[in-house]
Amino acid sequence: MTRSTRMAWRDMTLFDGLATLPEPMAVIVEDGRIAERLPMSRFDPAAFADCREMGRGGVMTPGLVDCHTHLVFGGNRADEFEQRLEGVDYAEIARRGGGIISTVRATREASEETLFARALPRLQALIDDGVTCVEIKSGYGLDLANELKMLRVARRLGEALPIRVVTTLLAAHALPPEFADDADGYIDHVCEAILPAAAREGLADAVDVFCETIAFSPAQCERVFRAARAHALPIKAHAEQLSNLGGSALAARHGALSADHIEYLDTAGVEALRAAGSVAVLLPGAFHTLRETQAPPIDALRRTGVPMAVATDANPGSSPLFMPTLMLNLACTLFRLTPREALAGMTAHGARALGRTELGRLEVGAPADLCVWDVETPAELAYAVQPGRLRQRLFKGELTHG
Ligand code: DI6
Ligand code: FE
Repeated sequence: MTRSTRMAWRDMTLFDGLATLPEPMAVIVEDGRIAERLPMSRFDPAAFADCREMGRGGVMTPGLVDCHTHLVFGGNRADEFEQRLEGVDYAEIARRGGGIISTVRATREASEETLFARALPRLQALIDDGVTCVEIKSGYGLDLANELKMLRVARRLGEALPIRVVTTLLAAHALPPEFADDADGYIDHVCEAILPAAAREGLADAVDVFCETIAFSPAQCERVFRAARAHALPIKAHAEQLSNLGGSALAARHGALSADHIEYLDTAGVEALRAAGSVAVLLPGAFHTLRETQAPPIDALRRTGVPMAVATDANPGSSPLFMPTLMLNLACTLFRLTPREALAGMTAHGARALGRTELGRLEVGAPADLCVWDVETPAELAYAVQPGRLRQRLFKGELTHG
């Protein structure tokens, strides 16, 4: 049996997913995994003479993890962007039958092929900005056939491009027109038909809900959580985005992987996340796009020790932003995260929000999903918004960039 060639990087500034190591490091990759990482002061070139030289200097990070996206959708919502600039707010547009429901119409009309073709360049943009693991939600189908169609597209994207795709069923995203005035009836349909089918076909890795006055009540979300657990699927929630209904605490009580958005999260919610070990997912792109003024309770989350992830929320309405490294910047400028916290949010903590704790860390034995950047310090990735800094990207030990 031939041994696969070892790859070696020298003199790297290594951000391992949680912190930057104090000394320049050598990193060895073999058989798709991190085989060794050692300080240059202990690096003996003779011991690694057989390695393929991959480069010297620069910053190495885990591949970025974008743990919250809605990348598969039909149409676009540039018209609503203009309406909002004229003063109509996001919730009002939703009440008038626009918002999420307008994307539902376009997504239902689109064929699986069209949805796939439209999502491909969006996903490629994430890959080109360093993402190696992405979560993709359904939620613009809102009926059995169209929710499954979206999830199949998400799965196919992960087969077509060098990236790990984690899928999430978000059938409880908005009330579809067929169930007007019967939200409970729709939740029955989600729990009895859509969720079981997605589980049976292996199309969903998790289940999400939108707990909000313009979407579903805590009681309705709780029914979805119970159904998810009955099918052994982990849960998460869009919660406290526009108001405080206690959705995060509810999700936490059901063992949620994460509560996402959380601008209106209160102290009890923070404590509930801590007690459950749930991740707080910060989505500065939606905050920015909706010109929200209330920031998530960062100090309380930090003080309490709740892990904070950062994601794009890439979607056609509230966050048409397909650039993960921009989110590092926005998380710092808008939410006052430190660059280290932002980067951990898109690596180790992002992975944890997906229940994939083997990812987002550059530890010995971890999968070799990693990026090498043409910068001198990890903080520069958050400080400047500048495409083109990705020097190399390794996915499952294979070089895809550089
Ligand atoms: N909150 C969001 O920001 C996304 N979904 C949600 O519940 C946006 C969905 C959209 O506006 O299309
Ligand atoms: Fe979202």
